Amino acid sequence: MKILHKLFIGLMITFLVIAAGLVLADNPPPPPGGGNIFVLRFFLQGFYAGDETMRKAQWFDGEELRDRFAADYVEQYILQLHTPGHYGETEGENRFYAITAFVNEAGFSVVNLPTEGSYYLAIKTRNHLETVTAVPVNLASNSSYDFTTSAEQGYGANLVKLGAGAFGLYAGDVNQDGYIDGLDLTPIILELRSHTKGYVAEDITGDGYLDGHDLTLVVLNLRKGIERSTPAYSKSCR
Ligand SMILES: [Ca+2]
Ligand SMILES: [Ca+2]
Repeated sequence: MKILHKLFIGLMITFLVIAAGLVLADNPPPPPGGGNIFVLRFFLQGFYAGDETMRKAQWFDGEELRDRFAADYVEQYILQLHTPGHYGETEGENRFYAITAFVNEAGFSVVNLPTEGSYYLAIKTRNHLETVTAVPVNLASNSSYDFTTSAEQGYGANLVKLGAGAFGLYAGDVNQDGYIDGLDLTPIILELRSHTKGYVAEDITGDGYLDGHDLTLVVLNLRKGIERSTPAYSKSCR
């Protein structure tokens, strides 16, 4: 009985370790601490409505078109914090952190970040290109970062000009592989033919419908050969 009991405990520990490992790899933890009420500003090309404002993402409640998010929130996104020299690392003390956040019509997003540490801040959305701060942000001395003022605010100057003094994240990376190409166009065409509507990744403009406007934006960026620009991904990244 004792041997069976030990075997059971051993199996349970193994299972828990594997489970914890899976959680770590698939869902990065939030950053430790907090208290730095940090303000990010960025625009999404697909949602941009001019005059430094964005349209709100839509969805269908039955047949009724409604705002997808409450208040003045435009879209939900993932903010990642990567330690310099360890970009994309998924294990160990330099693994990256991630939190879910919201951006509003004027491009502002308020998040609770640690009060110390230096990180590259990366923005990941449903259908725009992964975009990273030009340099690591020192959280001990900074409480804001603005991606909208020039292309150079993004790593590799990888932001699209949307108007005078307004820059934003490139639209159209539907499959989130870091490239805007034919693989992003195909799902939009397929969903368009199926008359899909609502809050789906293929809706690049966020208006709840799939049409030529969504295709046009992807084609535009595809012709320019747009791809993500990030610090080199860590070798431990899976
Ligand atoms: Ca892609
Ligand atoms: Ca659309």
